[in-house]
Amino acid sequence: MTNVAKGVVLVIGLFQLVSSGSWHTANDGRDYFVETGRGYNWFQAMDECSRRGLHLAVIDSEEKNFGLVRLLGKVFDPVVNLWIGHHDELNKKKDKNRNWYSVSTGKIINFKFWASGEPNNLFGKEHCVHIYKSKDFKWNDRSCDYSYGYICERSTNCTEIPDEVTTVPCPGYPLLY
Ligand SMILES: [Ca+2]
Repeated sequence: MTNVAKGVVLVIGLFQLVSSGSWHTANDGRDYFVETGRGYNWFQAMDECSRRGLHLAVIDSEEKNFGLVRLLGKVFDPVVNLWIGHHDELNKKKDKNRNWYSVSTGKIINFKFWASGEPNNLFGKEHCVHIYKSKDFKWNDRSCDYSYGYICERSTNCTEIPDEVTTVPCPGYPLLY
């Protein structure tokens, strides 16, 4: 490898190390923080969102999905898979109709946008969901330890106007004491 080639590899490597995602707004007005670096298993992705006061994006409606898919189609050319905030509570059954839960609310997500043949729960080990860039941004269940990018969003499980000590304020809202 030439010195120039080594330099290019080094720069690419450094870029991946410092890559820290960016905010994007979908046509429906929803904001998403998207990290396209492929260095995160599902739990790490969840923590990266939490550290920013966010959570992995939960796609629970046709309208929300439409906006996000259009956004991803416009913004991202490279093939990259992105974790979202859906999981099956480690259900080992190879049941395509098993329940999927929101990392934000813990509730069942009724909206579905699975790629063909999914969710197949291969080897009973696919408990986390990612968006498949190469399959029109449809979903696949995958083992949670794969390294992908991720999509975060702001929590909606909060209130804009805290009125008691136990209320969880929305990120960015000044804490009241
Ligand atoms: Ca699968």
